[in-house]
Amino acid sequence: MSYLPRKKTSKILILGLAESGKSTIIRVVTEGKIPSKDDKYQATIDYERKQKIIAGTELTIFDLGGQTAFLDRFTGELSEFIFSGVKTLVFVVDSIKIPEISRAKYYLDLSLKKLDQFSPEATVFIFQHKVDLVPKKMRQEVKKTIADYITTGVSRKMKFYTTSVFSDTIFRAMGDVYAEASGARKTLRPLLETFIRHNAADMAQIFTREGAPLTKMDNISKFDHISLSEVRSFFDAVTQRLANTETQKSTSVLLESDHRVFIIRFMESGLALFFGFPKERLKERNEPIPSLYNKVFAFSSQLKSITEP
Ligand SMILES: Nc1nc2c(ncn2[C@@H]2O[C@H](COP(=O)(O)OP(=O)(O)OP(=O)(O)O)[C@@H](O)[C@H]2O)c(=O)[nH]1
Ligand SMILES: [Mg+2]
Repeated sequence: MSYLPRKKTSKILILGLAESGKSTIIRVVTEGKIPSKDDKYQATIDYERKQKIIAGTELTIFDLGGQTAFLDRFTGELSEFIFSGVKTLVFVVDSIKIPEISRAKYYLDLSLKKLDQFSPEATVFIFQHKVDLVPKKMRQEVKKTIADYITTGVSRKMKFYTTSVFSDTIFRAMGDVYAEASGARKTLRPLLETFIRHNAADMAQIFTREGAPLTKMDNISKFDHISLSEVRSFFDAVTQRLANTETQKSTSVLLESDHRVFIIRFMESGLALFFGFPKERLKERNEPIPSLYNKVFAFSSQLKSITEP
């Protein structure tokens, strides 16, 4: 009898009214493509499935068409198929289509009822999306109004994010979704903490290749001198370089700022490791650059042994 290790899989649903931005979100975070502001909207017919492997878990993302006829079918005759085995539900609400919000709430409540029935353990994320369209001064108020309305009568815990595909917010939010759905947060975070504790690094993060961070950064890293969008432009540059070479194997890239040395390592699995080392500390410890490469390489092997059975 042959032994086949069971592949870890996880199902994510992305749900919301038509044109709220679901397919765009998926395109941005899985392909790294930011749309132009005048891109034409193309409705999703029925639903589309997208596969993504994160830290050894195969995620299946269901992008559910938001037109009424589809929503009625998903929450009606297809509900057992759609809502069974769900790990994470993302519900997308448009920030400025306030007249539609009661319809959004209707389908959210219906979906939560189906989730209680078929996947009671699932985690629910609410994305208050297209926040770029809300004037800055009004953002706090709009957020409160929508959050209050959406959570009325809901006893289940929901994670609330304000997002836009034109800023880092969508990468942070989807990074959390990936981490939750793949179970990666529990494994990755302690690894990063140990790395920081034992090395001269003060920045550490694991990203998807497109730049979605998989652990909460605030407590681990001092991302004070560098923004996530700068990290992402590093990624883009490196990805570009990789695309021009023959081999798509793992690569490490070194970058320097005035005060830090950064190493980014792309793993074959589609994850990217990001570490920052303060130059001052390297000097104190008399630590040469090649030794940093070795440490990052060791980390990546450790990660590989944990996430790739
Ligand atoms: N301003 C702004 N526009 C966005 C944002 N995200 C998506 N859009 C736009 O909103 C429109 C909605 O597009 P889709 O992503 O196809 O909407 P959908 O939710 O998949 O719609 P259905 O498939 O019909 O359910 C597109 O024109 C996008 O370019 C955002 O963060 N800000
Ligand atoms: Mg769509």
